[in-house]
Amino acid sequence: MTVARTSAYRRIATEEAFFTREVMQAYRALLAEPAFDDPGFRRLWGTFLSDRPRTVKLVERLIDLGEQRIADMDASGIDMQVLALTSPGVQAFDAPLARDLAQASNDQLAAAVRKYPDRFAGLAAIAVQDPAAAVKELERGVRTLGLKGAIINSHTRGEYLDDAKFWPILEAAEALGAPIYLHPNTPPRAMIEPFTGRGLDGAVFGFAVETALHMLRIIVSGALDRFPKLQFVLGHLGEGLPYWFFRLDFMHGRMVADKRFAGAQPLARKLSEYFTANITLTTSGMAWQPAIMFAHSVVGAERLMYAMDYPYQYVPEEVLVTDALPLSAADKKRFYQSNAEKVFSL
Ligand code: 1DF
Ligand code: MN
Repeated sequence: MTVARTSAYRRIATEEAFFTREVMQAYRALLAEPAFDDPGFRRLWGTFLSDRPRTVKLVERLIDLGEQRIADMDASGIDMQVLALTSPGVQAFDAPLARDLAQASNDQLAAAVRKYPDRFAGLAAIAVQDPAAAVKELERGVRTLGLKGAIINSHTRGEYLDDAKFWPILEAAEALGAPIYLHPNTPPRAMIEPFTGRGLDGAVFGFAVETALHMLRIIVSGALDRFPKLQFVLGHLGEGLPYWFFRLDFMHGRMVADKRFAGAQPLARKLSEYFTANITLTTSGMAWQPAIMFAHSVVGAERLMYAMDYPYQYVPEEVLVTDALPLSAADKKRFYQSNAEKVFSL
């Protein structure tokens, strides 16, 4: 089945993955290193880089930044993909390799965007493990290559962006007006063990637990008071967090008032208010009307965008679900098009 594009709105899909041959080879090299001890990476990429027919096809789709991808977009009614280096991107590597691969993949991404400017936009990969280099590459990506923000695939070898050593990256993103897409990664070694016995570490659930925790760490740290214009994008309908707003506000307020933890100081806003000031949600992988309408009702029409999560969740008829959402014509256009244009300066 295929779905046509529509003149009512441009469907911009905002969490769409690719990788380069060089990154794929570097993943293979990591998997071959006996001392490499990230079980989440091994379980995810050990599977995707195996010779199972489904994953071979997936890898083909990840690498293609041309005809096959455009054909899939045409078949699924997608006008534009906002592309990002797939998780964990360069964050799995030692800093020197991460820096080199970030530059090379950003160059290739920018070339694809130049070739298909009305179909692709891109986010810059950055070597978070070297904050100074990450700042430089983000500046180059946005100013020179025309990329629209940064992809950060959640933790970097078990470290989180609320650590002040990473704040130069947040400062640079705010100064550039460039959003950070905080995309999932598998839980780090210190967190993963209870997930693995039942296969719950990946996209099924572990991704969301880990990424939601990361977003909360950033908020609770006060980083968004320090960088109040900084914008984050959070997929999978906010990784479950909107459902928790009431209790998060209640319990966070109480623990701060009671001065229970040195790491949880008073914030300028209620915790949930950062979701209308600094965060835009996407529907990646969550094409389900009740959950989308709930998120819409609590964050508002300006803070919710469409995403498919191609090629991981490539469902050609998926947009029929989002086309049928009980939203006004104006809100539907915000959802598919205008919010993405605004957040990513498209
Ligand atoms: C999967 C899902 C893999 C998502 C991803 O990147 C990813 C998956 C490695 O199905 O294992 O981006 N996702 O965002 O849901
Ligand atoms: Mn994704």
